Amino acid sequence: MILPWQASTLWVLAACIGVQAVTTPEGVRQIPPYLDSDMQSRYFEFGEDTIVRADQYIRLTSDRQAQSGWLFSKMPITATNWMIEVEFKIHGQGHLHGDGMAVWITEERGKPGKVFGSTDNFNGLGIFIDTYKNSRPGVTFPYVMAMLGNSSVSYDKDHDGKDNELAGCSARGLRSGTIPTKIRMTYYAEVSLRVDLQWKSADEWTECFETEQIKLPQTAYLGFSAETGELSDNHDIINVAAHNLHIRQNTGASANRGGKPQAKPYNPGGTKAPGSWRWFFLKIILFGIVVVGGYVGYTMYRTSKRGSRF
Ligand SMILES: [Ca+2]
Repeated sequence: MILPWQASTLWVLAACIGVQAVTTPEGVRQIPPYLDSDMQSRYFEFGEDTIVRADQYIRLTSDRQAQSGWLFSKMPITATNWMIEVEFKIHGQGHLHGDGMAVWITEERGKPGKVFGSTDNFNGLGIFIDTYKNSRPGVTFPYVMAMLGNSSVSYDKDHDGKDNELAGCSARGLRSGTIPTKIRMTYYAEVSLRVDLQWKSADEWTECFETEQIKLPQTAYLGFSAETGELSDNHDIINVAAHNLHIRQNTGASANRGGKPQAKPYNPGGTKAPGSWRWFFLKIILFGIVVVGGYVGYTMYRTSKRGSRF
């Protein structure tokens, strides 16, 4: 059981999920595939039917009926804004295939279930790469869609998630592509989520969707899962690369909500905020001078009046 993370991938992934990869010996990081001494991954856990083939792939399901597998990060994503790029491969024998796989950013981790091999009623984001049309007339498959779960909504499997859909797109030819197929998710906390796909040709990204005002759980794990039923496919994860993103500076103040402390609100006007604080304190001092001056004046007035009486 060996994980195939490449050295660079490991480093950026670790940077994203908060692992102290910098303490990993340089020599180890430079040897792809990365091997733990105990033949496990420091960063991920996997379960059910998932198998790991040294230096080639993590196979969530094999091309057999009734398979189900998952792979989840051990630690939550610590980045506020991030980009995660995943290379995957869905392929198998025969003419009919299913059911598909999912990418997860959820509070739950490693819980098998009926939503592409992972738990239903999840809290967070699920992006489904659905390769088998159960019932969605007029929609071309494979179909990629996002669902935002709040722990109480169930995935509408019979209709391929139609009632749960946040956004989605058709991706004919995504399955069994001739070039490395990839999905890229770009998230700015509470601002936007964008999903791009690559399957038509190398380095040609196709936007699947971009949606606004997305808020994901504060503690969320990165995961993958897949399942087969009567129909089957191999669902393989080939590579994962994750990056911290700095806050966008050109999209106005609204684009900065949820930013880290150093990601100050966009302020093209410069130093208005400190200036207004100085003026505030100056007003307090002036007020104090007026009050003290008034009291002293009043006391002197009373003293002089008393003195004139005697
Ligand atoms: Ca389906």
